[in-house]
Amino acid sequence: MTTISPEEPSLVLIVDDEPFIRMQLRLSLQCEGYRTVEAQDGREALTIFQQRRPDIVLLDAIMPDMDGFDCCTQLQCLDSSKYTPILMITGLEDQESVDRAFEVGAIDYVTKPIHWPVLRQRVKRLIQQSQLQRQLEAANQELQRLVTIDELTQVANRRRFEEYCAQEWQRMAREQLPLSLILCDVDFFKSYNDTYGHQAGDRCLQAIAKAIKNTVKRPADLVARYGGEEFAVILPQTDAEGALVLAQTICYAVSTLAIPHNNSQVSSYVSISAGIATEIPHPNSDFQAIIAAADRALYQAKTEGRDRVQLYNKQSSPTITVYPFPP
Ligand code: GH3
Ligand code: MG
Repeated sequence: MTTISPEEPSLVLIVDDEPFIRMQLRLSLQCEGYRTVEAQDGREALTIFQQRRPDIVLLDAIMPDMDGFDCCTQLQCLDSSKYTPILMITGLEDQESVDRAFEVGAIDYVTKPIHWPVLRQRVKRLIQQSQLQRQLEAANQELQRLVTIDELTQVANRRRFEEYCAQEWQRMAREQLPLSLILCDVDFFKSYNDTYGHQAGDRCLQAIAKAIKNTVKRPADLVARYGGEEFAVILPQTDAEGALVLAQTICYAVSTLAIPHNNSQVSSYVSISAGIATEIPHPNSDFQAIIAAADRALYQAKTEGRDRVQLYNKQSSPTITVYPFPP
């Protein structure tokens, strides 16, 4: 879009094979304060559209070579044309052209000879409408971001975690591939808050979230804040071995933050414990199973002494393999 800033006038692409009509349109629109750019046929219009991203297109229906209808059809295929209104200029009383104009995606039409006050009002209204649509789309995207992101740490929130875990569980069940889940919990975080204050606690959680996020590299992996001081990492197509290496790397990354914690009973710095579960999901099974397994491994990591990673081993359940940290 070329007119986000209010200072910059909207850009109108005028497409007509008759130079005289183009001139009339140009002068009329420039009088209204618009910027204009011109094309003399459909093909040129497509090129200029992509180069200049106009706010509206005035498109003559009848032109040699590629006419307005074909051009309109092709414009609809461009991603960048999503909110750009196309106003077709058709012959007077030409019912068929009017019908075709709407069929190929024009938002409205004016007839020749052009009734200038009508044209001015339509152009103004259509540009306002498309700007409102864009603002609405941006607001919706922001809303979508807000309902899926944890405000404090800027990683995915619990809601997004549940949604993504369910989705990837289904996908791995279809493809019969392993899904791994790491649950991380900060050690002695209550006493961290008690010692350094709640705001320092918040900053600590932010730093830990960032460290986890920086460690997790694949696009399909998801880092989420699962609860107060608990983080979850969903790893599609990852076996236990891979998840174990990653969990150890996460613990190491947190330890290298070197956030002092004088009242931790396991380290002089803030540490985390992690539980890992890996499953090739059965079709129609419930994804909550992997959360329960990872939670169990995490509990075991805590009771075994904290500052460590534990892997839930389904085959030899309830045995849990212990991997002390650092790797
Ligand atoms: P453990 O090693 O067994 O995990 O002990 P812990 O003290 O970390 O666990 P506990 O569940 O007793 O305490 C968790 C603390 O985390 C208590 C709670 O106030 C704090 N907490 C949860 N969410 C937040 C938050 O958003 N900000 C801050 N600053 N603290 C939080
Ligand atoms: Mg804790």
